[in-house]
Amino acid sequence: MVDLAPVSSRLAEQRIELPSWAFGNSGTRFKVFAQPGVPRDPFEKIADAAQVHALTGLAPTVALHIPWDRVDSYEDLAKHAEDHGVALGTINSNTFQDDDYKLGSVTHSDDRIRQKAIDHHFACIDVMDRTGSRDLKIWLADGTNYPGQDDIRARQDRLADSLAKIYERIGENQRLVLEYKFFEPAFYHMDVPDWGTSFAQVSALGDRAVVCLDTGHHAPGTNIEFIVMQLLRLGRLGSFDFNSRFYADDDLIVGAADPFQLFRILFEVIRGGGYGDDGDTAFMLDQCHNVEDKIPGQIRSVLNVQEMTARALLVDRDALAAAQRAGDVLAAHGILMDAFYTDVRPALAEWRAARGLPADPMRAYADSGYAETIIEGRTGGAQAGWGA
Ligand code: PSV
Ligand code: MN
Repeated sequence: MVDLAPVSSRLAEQRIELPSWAFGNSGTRFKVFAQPGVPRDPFEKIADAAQVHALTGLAPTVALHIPWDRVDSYEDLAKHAEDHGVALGTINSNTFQDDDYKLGSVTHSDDRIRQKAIDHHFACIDVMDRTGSRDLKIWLADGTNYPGQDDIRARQDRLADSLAKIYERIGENQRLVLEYKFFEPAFYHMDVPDWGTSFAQVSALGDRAVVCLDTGHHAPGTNIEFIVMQLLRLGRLGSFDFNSRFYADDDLIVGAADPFQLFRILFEVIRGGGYGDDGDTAFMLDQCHNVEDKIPGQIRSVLNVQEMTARALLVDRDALAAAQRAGDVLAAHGILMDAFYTDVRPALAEWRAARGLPADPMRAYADSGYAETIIEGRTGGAQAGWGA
């Protein structure tokens, strides 16, 4: 069994934020399959997320999506989270489910609609002030479907103007995080399609504006770890939305499609100073569980990130640097692959047990009776889902 002692304290620095929407019903545009026991409100979503943290020690915060997680009192929700051993994290804005936004939100040519979208972000910042959240994450569905549909340059200027107004409201200890996505729902162009556009837009705002890299939001074959390296080098890698992409933006369990890609990404995060206590890069999941159970789906996800983090921490960086300096291509590659092929699972089970956590969190959840309790108890009311 591999010895994790040299990286043990680094592993303890890992924090992965869970998305509240992973616990609600979800699906595709073809069908949303309801699951028994699914939360009916944000309070129940937090309770479910807290299970993941209790069994893994990896997921101390939960991201909210507004308006999906709108409640009367965010102070009460924050207190509820605290009572369950977790805290509220990133606030995600949502300007993609209102008829007004058909042709755009913060990029819209109509001043009224643009102001409405800006006001929504102001409301999100108000929520952050009440929950103590640091990050406002903005993902925009804005774009066009047809060449000539709109002036793509003017949209970029309106985007800059709207973001500047939102940024002005961001508090001293808060950050604006701009996510990019190369297609969908707009197909001719997206207003924030790539890291370069996000970087250009946030750089114009100030130091507290950074980029969110959603691993699912790239074309097939994209070298995502290169983007990770570059954004860290530029000091703008604010956060990750982790998930797996088989074909398009599937939002499936992180590490499921391509564990080696996850390893390569995490290696660059560690190499670039973005990991753990040294770094300012937030790790989040942006996933839904459409056909599998949601809580174990999230447990599996954070364990996948932990396993690849352990492997990336095990890379012998001194030996790697020496091989690189010597121009020994195959030795350098071999050093990286040795770490990737190391099975860290038994050692991580021991690492967890030594910290009072279950050695096997998946089994512990199955044995806990929590699933049966929520299936029995959560009857009546409407289950939470994607609806605004
Ligand atoms: C968009 O595809 C996205 O990745 C954004 O992060 C949203 O906030 C999230 O999905 C949920 O719709
Ligand atoms: Mn995302």
